[in-house]
Amino acid sequence: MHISRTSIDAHNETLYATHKRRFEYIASDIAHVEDIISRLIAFNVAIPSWALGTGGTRFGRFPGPGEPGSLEEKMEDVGLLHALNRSSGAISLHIPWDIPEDYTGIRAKAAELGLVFDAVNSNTFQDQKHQALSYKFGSLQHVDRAVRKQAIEHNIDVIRHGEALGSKALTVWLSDGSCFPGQLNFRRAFQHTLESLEEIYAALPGNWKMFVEYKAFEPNFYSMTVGDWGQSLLYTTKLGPKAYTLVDLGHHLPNANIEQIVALLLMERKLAGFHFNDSKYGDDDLTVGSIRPYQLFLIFNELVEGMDHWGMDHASSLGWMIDASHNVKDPLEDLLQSVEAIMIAYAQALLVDRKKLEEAQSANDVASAQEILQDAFRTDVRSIVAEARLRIGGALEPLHLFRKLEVRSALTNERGRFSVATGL
Ligand SMILES: [Mn+2]
Repeated sequence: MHISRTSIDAHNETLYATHKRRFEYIASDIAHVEDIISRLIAFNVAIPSWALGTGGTRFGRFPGPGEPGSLEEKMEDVGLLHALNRSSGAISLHIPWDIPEDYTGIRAKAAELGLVFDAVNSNTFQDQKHQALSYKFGSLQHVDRAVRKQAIEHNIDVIRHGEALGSKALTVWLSDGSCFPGQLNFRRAFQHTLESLEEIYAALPGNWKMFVEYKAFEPNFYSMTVGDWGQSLLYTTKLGPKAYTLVDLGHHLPNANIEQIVALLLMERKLAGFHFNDSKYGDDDLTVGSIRPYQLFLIFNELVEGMDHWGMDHASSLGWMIDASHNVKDPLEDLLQSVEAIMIAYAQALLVDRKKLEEAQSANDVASAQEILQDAFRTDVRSIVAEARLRIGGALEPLHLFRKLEVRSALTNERGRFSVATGL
């Protein structure tokens, strides 16, 4: 399946008059609209290879038709998203679900689709076939040095795969922890984990980063050994300048002030980047912006403020990735919606009048500060995001075009009804 330039142009042509009217109306009110557009054009969100198939829950999985059955097909799916929105030009691989065999072929395919390889992800949260030792009681934290060593070697192996593909970061998410009081000695678990991470860190190529992702609970329900941003920051500070703390929006306790966490991690120059998703209860992995769009905006508001404070490039200084899992929607439709929600929140954050906000903050003018933020959030920026997409060859309405071109049926015809994506 390939989406041609002609079909995108034809789609855009039918919608252009309406788009132009909407865009000009909003643009006439925003003095720096061109700056916003160029920033949106530069901004890309990586797609994780595991989000291209249905994820399932512990109660069951309902695979959809035409799921990508190989790494090459997963790349093709991301290529389709990128062709439609021009903002999904990176893929994040998960080892061992996506072990590349033909590096040259894979790299050539990525180049053909306009994709780069984002952070590579290791997996010591489940046992693989033919694995000598089990991770049932943890991996990098394990009481047995032999298990820790096996997990360290796996992570180093993941770095080698990533290096061969041009990745520049390793993301480590550990399910390590305990389910019952007394099960773990917290200090020893931390120290083992730190020592293990140090060995992996030592194997990082010079220009690589290590992202240490935290999660409050699940699959362990009493303690997690990298349970929150404070614990992650302890590890990454002790590890050194190439280690950063990764924020996954779904990995907090309910009602955590994620925007404040982001601001402080940026203050310390220790923010790695993001795993975007949305949730109502826990790590729900729902579509970005579907439940709490205002929170997403407030996070982007802090990101823009903090990155500008340090003079960081918005598009390239941090890692931007979606981390979600779809059970009822077509994964590709869901990802189009997620990327759109991210671009909208980013555009709204770029609208915030920072000078006025600072004045309001300095004067303790609480009502004005709130007005300034909500004024940006309540602005309908969808046509600005669409304009940015249009200028780089994307579709004005990616989801509509996806349906009109019957992409899923085409993929089903190519791959079959019962092709199941590797992964969870
Ligand atoms: Mn994540």
